[in-house]
Amino acid sequence: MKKRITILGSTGSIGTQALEVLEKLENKEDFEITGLACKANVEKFLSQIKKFNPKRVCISDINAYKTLKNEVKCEILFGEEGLIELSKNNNDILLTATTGTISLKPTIEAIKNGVDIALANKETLVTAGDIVMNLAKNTKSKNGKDNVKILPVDSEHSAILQSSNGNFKNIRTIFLTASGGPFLNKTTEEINSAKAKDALKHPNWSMGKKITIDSSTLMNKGLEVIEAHHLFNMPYENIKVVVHPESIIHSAIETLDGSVLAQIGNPSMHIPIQYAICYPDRIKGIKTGSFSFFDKNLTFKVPDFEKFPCIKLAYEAGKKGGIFPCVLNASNEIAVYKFLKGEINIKGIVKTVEYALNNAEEIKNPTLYDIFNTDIETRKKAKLFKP
Ligand code: MN3
Repeated sequence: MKKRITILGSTGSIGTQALEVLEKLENKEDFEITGLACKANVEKFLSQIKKFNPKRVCISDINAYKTLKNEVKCEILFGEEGLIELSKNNNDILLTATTGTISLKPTIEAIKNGVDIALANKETLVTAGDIVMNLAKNTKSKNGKDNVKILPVDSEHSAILQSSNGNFKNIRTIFLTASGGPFLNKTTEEINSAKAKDALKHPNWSMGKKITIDSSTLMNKGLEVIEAHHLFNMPYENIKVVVHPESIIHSAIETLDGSVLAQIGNPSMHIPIQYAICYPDRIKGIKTGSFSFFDKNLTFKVPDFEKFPCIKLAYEAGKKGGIFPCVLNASNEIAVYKFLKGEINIKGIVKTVEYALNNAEEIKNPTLYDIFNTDIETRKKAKLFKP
């Protein structure tokens, strides 16, 4: 039986690399790409459809949909309804590689249908971690005796999964490594006068624009702390951030008996993507270049919460729980887009998120409806806010 895969966000950075991984897998005939979805990049999407021959595809832009109708023979779905349909049926594993909250409902519907999730979308757990993890824990996976698995594609969380061998009960401390981003050695004044083009120069990883800005403010690491809290059921006090500019140690755990286990290697998203897709197997795949212990000196720093207040805000929102991580995420996203357009500076991002958190109405155990509602309301307020 082939393992059927659907990819949401196939034309993005992770989606593209996932297709590269699948193409190069030694046992690639054991996998079948049954569904692909993208937002609007018709040209790239078309070449992917022709190459990988999925049964069904989904697109969110109406003009792109019309173009696609004339070009391909497979079933074409449209919009959110289409995304849900694509995600919940005819697949065993769903790779969620979209940005924002667009894949939250499709992910939940997929879990309800016993589909394992390869999670490359941070917002899913940041905004609805309790709902998603509880649902997965209580739903039988389609393929096998276990419950639905949420397999992280984020490199740090993949490192923790790999180091722990999936046995999270043995973890005492999580050490989440952070490159520190392009502003690591800049002063606060320099950071606040930086333009989008400065923040987009990430030293080690090539990623989408939103996440690259988040890496420069360390909000990305903050969101990852919340993600780790949910994935590994770990209290915030036991999640520590370690700045490690070389990005060779992808993260580490300390076990109950005091052992420290880390996953290390050259920075590459291919490995975490492949590990999630093939979990728990180790398969010969795409060439990542051999590792050498002698290329770089490894260094470590304590994160500077004063210089990078976003990470502090994320810890606070995570600890408060309830609706606060959703507010953190939505306000940050709006602020990052304003920054990319040159409307505000980095300090403006911090102020926007602070303002949103301070003015949020507390909801203890938010439903999915509360989450979507708060997401929309927070975005509206954040758009109007002038830092
Ligand atoms: Mn990461």
